[in-house]
Amino acid sequence: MIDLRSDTVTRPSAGMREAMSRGEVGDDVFGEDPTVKALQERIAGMLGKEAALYVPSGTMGNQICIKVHTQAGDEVIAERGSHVFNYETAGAAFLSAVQIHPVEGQRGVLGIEEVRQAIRPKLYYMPRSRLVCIENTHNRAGGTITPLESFAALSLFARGEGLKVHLDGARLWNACVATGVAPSAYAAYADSVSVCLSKGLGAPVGSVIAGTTEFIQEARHYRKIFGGGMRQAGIIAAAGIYALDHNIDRLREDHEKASVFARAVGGIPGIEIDPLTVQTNIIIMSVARAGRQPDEILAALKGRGVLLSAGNYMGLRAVTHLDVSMDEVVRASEAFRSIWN
Ligand code: TLP
Repeated sequence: MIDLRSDTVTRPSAGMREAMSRGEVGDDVFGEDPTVKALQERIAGMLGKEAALYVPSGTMGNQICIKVHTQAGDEVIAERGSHVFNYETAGAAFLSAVQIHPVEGQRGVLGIEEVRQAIRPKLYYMPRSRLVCIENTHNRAGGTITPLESFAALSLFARGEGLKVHLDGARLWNACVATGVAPSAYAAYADSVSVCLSKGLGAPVGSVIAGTTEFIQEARHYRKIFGGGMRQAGIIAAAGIYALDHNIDRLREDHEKASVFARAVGGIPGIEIDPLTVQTNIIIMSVARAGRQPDEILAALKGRGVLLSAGNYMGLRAVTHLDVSMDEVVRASEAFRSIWN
């Protein structure tokens, strides 16, 4: 099977498994796991933040950050297609008793004007606008990048309005490799950042959140409440360190594969891909004019040995990653075309 459902399907390589087997461990709930500490320090450094905290998933990372930034009854502004709004099972409402205020972006990029209009007047009967979440790259928009200038301008505006800024950087690495911008340059404009090791970087599990020392102290408290306090986690943190050492620069290969796939599949009559969205490793396509339902296409592809996932309404998503070769990506696009032959 050529599995293009997500970059989350990547499996630890032999080298990564070896690094894991050598990972030193301790009890991380007691703050005693040397490998977890090394990973946290490494990522805090890369993001230019005072401290960082290893968490089991990107979802938990985002949810802990929302929890620390907000009070019950607050409002969080996020792009309409964002992960925190669509794919975290209403976690912000469930865990933090806050409401998400969705705002339409341009190919996933939030504009200052739209955010300005979403900020509530300070009236006692209104929710309190507290936080803006920016997703970079933006998954559902097709792995699109918020350019540093737009990110900085939006963040300065939001902070000027008294809001905090959270960066859902599950795929920040992809944005950085594609643009040459350092992760710390983006992170400088965010009060908290969540980055994932388990997507394009190929670790089996794990994300890291970063912020001030005080923020991370609070975050550690909520990580425990949310059930994310792990014990001898060094064994998986070692995979994260290996991923940082070996798998960041190679993300550019995933971006090349995505652009090859998008060009091939975008040429199939009835399949629409906005080429401007193909900036990193995600391809979102509309099949509204393909004459078949998305489910039928997914089933036909599966019969030909290719897995894709459902995207937006009448949409499909393909994600390239380190466990699919360029050759497999080309074969997947040919299988796609063969459905209409
Ligand atoms: N995204 C997954 C699915 O949940 C959609 C995927 O296959 O792409 N932020 C962003 C931008 C994400 O794309 C994801 C995962 C997360 C957060 C959550 O990470 P995990 O899966 O580790 O909880």
